[in-house]
Amino acid sequence: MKSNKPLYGNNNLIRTLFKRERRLKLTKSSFPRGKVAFFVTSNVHKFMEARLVFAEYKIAAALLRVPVQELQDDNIENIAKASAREAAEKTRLPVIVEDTGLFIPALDGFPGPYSNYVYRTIGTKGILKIMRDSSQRKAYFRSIVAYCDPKGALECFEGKAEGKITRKERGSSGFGFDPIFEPLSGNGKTFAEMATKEKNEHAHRAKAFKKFAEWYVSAFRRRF
Ligand code: ITT
Repeated sequence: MKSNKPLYGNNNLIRTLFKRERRLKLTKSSFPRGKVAFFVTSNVHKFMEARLVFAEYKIAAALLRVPVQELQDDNIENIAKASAREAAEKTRLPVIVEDTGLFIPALDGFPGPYSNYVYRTIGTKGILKIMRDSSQRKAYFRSIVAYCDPKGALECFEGKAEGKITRKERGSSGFGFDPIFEPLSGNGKTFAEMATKEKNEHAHRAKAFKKFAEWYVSAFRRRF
């Protein structure tokens, strides 16, 4: 995470708004809330999934890379809220942060809030190895989208995808644990065997972002 300049989306519009926002020091009426969303993440795959949802609601999306201290907590909602508060303070923009965990009941919810660390260390192969002798393969992804404005007003939205851990990795799309996660509603395919649009029809993140987008549009758009 190096700079807080927007990288994707309607770049010219977003750059102009970004500059204007700083110049006007965020007067309430200066920012087209409900039409533009700043997603703070280091993960381009997450941004691409969110952007497809935003497009359905005609919301222009920008990816911001802002270094934030990730809170260590057993609850991903607390992690997302703390990161969103810090990012909003640093950028002086209304921002969204999204945090996901993969929860495996047979492992007492592991890796849950530690999914990033576990993915970077033992990875998908490590999870398959730990679960080699387990017939209990249920798992779910839980996603929290946290929105925070520069005055500290917070809103959270949740999405969940139920499914199971496969016996082998399957598919090459997506990222993270996608090759070993088969959603219940996905006709036997793993997330990694789906294109982004299809993954979004079943996935935790798209569900949370849809809730956010509905709220964002109805809360702010009619003012412009
Ligand atoms: P941020 O900068 O937005 O925090 P991140 O990659 O750290 O990006 P999360 O903390 O939300 O994202 O997710 C933790 C890990 O869980 C992530 O690194 C992936 O390995 C995995 N993960 C998250 N969402 C996933 C998804 O939709 N499919 C598969 N794996 C996922």
